Amino acid sequence: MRVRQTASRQVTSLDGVWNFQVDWDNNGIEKEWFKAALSTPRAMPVPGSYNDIVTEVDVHDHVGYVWYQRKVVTPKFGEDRLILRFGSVTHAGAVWVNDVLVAEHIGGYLPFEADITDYVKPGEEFRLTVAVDNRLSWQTIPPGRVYQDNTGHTRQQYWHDFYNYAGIHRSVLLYTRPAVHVEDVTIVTDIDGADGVVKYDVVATGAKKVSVRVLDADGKEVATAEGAKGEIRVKDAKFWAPGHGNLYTLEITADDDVYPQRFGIRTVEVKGYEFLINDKPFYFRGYGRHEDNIIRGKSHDNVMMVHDFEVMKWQGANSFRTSHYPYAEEVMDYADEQGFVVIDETAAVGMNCGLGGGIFGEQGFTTFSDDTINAETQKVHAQHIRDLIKRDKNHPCVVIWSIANEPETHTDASLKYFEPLAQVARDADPTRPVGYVNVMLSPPDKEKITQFFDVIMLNRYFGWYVQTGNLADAEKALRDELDEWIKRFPNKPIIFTEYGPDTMSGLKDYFRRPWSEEFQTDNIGMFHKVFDDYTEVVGEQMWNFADFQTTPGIMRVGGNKKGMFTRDRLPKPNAYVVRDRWLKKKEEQGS
Ligand code: E9O
Repeated sequence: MRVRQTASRQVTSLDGVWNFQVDWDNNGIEKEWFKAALSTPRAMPVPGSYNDIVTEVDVHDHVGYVWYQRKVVTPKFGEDRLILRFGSVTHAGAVWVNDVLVAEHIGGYLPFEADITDYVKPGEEFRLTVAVDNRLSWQTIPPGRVYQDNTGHTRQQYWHDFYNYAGIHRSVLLYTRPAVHVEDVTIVTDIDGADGVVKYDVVATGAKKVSVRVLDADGKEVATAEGAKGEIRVKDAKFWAPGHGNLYTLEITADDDVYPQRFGIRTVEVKGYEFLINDKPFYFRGYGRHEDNIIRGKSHDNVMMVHDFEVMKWQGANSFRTSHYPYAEEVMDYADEQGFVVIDETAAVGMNCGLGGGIFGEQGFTTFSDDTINAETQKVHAQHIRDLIKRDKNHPCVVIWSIANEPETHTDASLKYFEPLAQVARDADPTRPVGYVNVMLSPPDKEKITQFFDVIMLNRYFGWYVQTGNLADAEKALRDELDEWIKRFPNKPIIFTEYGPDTMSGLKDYFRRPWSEEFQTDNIGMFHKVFDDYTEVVGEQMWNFADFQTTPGIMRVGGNKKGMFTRDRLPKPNAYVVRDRWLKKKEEQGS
C-alpha cells in the first residue's frame, strides 16, 4: 500500500544525497561491503538514475552492481513496527541495516518493504546499504542477456528500445505502523442512478474491530460502515470520469491503525466495439510515454511530472499508457486527481527476439523456447502481473491492464505462454478489461492470442518501418490490416497504442521526407484520417509523448526521436496540428 502519514503512521523521507560506489568486480557482496562505510564513496542523489549524473563512460555503462549507502537516525517507534520502503530499485536490490540483510527484491519498477524493527533501537544511528544490480536475464521482466565482448568487457543486451537506466529510482521512506494494521484493501465501485455503490474488502490480520468512513473531497463524512467487508451507498455521488478527477477517501480504522485509501466512483466496460466509462463511450487521445528525462533518467521527479501533465492537457490529451513498465505511484495518484485515463502496463517488454537488438534482428529466432523465455519466466511474469494489480487496483484512472508490449505472439509456444497469463490478470482483477500490445510481426492472420483479451491494442508503423516515406501505400496497408482485424476478431474495440515516425526537431524539408518535421505531420495525419473512418477504433495514443534515450543504434540519433515533443518537452510542429484535432475531439466528446 502507498505510504501515508496518519495519526498512527509517522513517515520519514530518506531521499537526499547518498554515498555511492561502483562494484567494478561485482563481488561486493562476497567482500561484505555492507559491513562498513563504502571505501571510496562519491555523491549520488536518491531518487535518481546514476547513469547520466556522472561523466565517466565506465560508470554510465557499468553492468552489474552499484552500491548506495547512508546513515539514518532511528525515530521513536514505541510498540509499533518500523518499515523501510523503496518505491523502486532497478532492477534488483539487496538492502542491509548495519550487517543484517533485510530485503532482497527483483523487478525494477515495483515497490518493496522491509520490517527493520528488530534490528534497530530508537535514537540510535544505523548504516543503510543498498546493492543495486542492473542486470537482466531470460528469467527477469523485462528480459536481457549479459555477455563478454571480444575485448573481455562485460556488456548487456536487451530487446527493448529504451535505455536501461538504473539506480534507486523512487523515494525511500521509513515509517512506523502498528503491529495490527491495515495490510490491504480492495475497493470496487458501481453506479446506481445518482448514487455510488462502494464495495470494500479490508485485510487487517488480527484486528478486533474494523470500521470505515467515506470522506468526500472536502474531508466531509458521507457514509460509514462497520466490519472488514461491506457495501456502502454514497448518495448523489460525484463520479470520477475522464477530465474529472473526483475522488473520495475510505478512511479505514483497524484497532489502533488508521489508513486513508483514496478511490473514485466509476465503471469500466467493453461492449461490442465500445469502450465505456460510466456507461459513456470513451475515445482515448494521448500517447505512450516513458519515465525519461534529461540527467534524471528514470528517476521520479515531481517537477517533471506536473509539467508533463500540463503539456498533455495543453494538447487536449485525455489518456496515456505507462509504456513499458509500472510508473511511480505519485504518477498514478496524480492521474487520478487530474482525471487522466491510464492503460497500466507491466514491464514485460522486449520479449521478441524477432525485433533483435535494434529493430530488425535475429529474425526466425523463437523467443519462447527452453533456452530463452520459459516456464520460469512465465512464473516471474505472473507474479509481476499480480504485484502490479495489487499496487494499482484502487486507482480509478486505470481502465486496462496491459500484460505485455510487443511480445512474440505468432507461435504455438507464445500461445501456451500467454493464455494462463491473461487468466492471472483476470483472477487478480475481474473488474477491468485486460489486453496486450501487438507488434507488426504478428498481424491478424498470424496472431494467436487475441481471443484471450478484451481489447486489441496495436503498434503500427506504416510509412516508417515499412513503406518508408510512401504514405499512399502505407494508408492502403493500414486499412487492409484494420479490415482483417475486424474480420478475424470482431467485437473487440481497437486502440492504436503506437504510431508515428522518428522526427528530428528542426529538420525542415520541402519534400516532406522521413525524419523531417513535415513528415511527422503527414504520417500522423494519415493515421488519423484512417482512424476517423473506423468506428471500431476507439483510441489513438501516438508514440511517443517525448523523445527519449535508447541504446545506441543505426536508427537512433541521440535516442528515439518519435516524440510529439522534444526530450526537453518543446513542441515539434506536428504537436500544434494534433492539438487542434484533439481539442476539437474533446469538445465533441465532452472529455
Ligand atoms: C516499442 C517501442 O518501445 N515499439 C517500437 C518502438 C520504436 O520506435 C519502440 O520505441 O522502434 C516499434 C517496433 C516496430 C516494429 C516494426 C517491425 C516491422 C516489420 C514488418
